[in-house]
Order: sequence, then structure tokens, then C-alpha cells
Amino acid sequence: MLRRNVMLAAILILTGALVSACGGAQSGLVGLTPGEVLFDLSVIEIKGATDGIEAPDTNPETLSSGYRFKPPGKYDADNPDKWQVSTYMFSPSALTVMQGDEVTLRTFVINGDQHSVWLEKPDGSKATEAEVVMNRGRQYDITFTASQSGYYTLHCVEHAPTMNATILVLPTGK
Ligand SMILES: [Cu+2]
Repeated sequence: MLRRNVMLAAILILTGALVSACGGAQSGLVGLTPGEVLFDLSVIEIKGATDGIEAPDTNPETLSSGYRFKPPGKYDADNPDKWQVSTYMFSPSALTVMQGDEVTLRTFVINGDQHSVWLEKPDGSKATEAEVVMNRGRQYDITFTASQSGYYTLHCVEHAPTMNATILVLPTGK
């Protein structure tokens, strides 16, 4: 079974919940068996600029290496009051799968020249043997078996601690 996006997964989960509510077998999420799941992710950078309020006292770049800050005077030569912030992120950054799924995170890099990406299991160990170095304009697959229920976290080294994606693995009850 190949599921391609989280919306379909959500529908399947809802269907399973309804089946359970209607007196189906009580063994976890009815009708869902582990399968292959493919997600398409993008690496993006979102930006916001203003001259409507003063720049923050704390430089956002001290909060995360994923944040960028162009202060007043350095952002717009024609408008010394204007400033900009931005952040790198995975989109989508929250996914749901079933325990036992073979999951592929197919990731295309739109913004940022390099992201070194690794995957953390719910127990804190690494699900990827090495960091996957992702460069702009290229597509990369990270494939893993969601053997543990809980939260897997996709991390970017260069833009830690805020450039993450979370994959919630629902237990099958088996
Ligand atoms: Cu990054």
C-alpha cells in the first residue's frame, strides 16, 4: 500500500476510528496495516519585513542558527527603518505514519545552499547512519522503517535548533 500524503493518512486514521466506534475489532487502528509511505517535502525560507515597528532588542540570530536578521539600515538603502527576519524550514514539518511503515521523506531543496540532515528516533538514537548533505536544487530520499512509536525528528545541523520536522508514529497495538 502506497500512501502519498498526510491528508490521506489522516483520512485513513479517521476511518479506522469510526470503524472502532461502530463496534469493530479493538486492536488499535482497524484496517491499517504497515505499508510504504512517501512524503514530498521542500526546504523553504520564509521572510517578513517591516518598518511599522522597531527591530527586536534581541538579535534573532542568537535564538537559532536557522534565523536570519537584516537590521534597520542594512536591509533597504531607501528605507533606513525597514528590517527583515527569515527562517529556514521543512514543509510540511509535521507528518503522521503508522508503526511499521516504510517511510520515504523525499526532500527538495529550494532555499539555502546546504542542509546537513539527520533523523532521530523516539528513543533518542539515530535513524540515519550519517547526515545527508542536501544542496539547493537537488532532491534527496531518506528512507526508514518506523519501528518505534512516538516522535521521530528530522534535524538540520546548520539551522539548529529550529529547522526540524516531526514524524508522529502511531502504535499499531500489535
Ligand atoms: Cu537547514
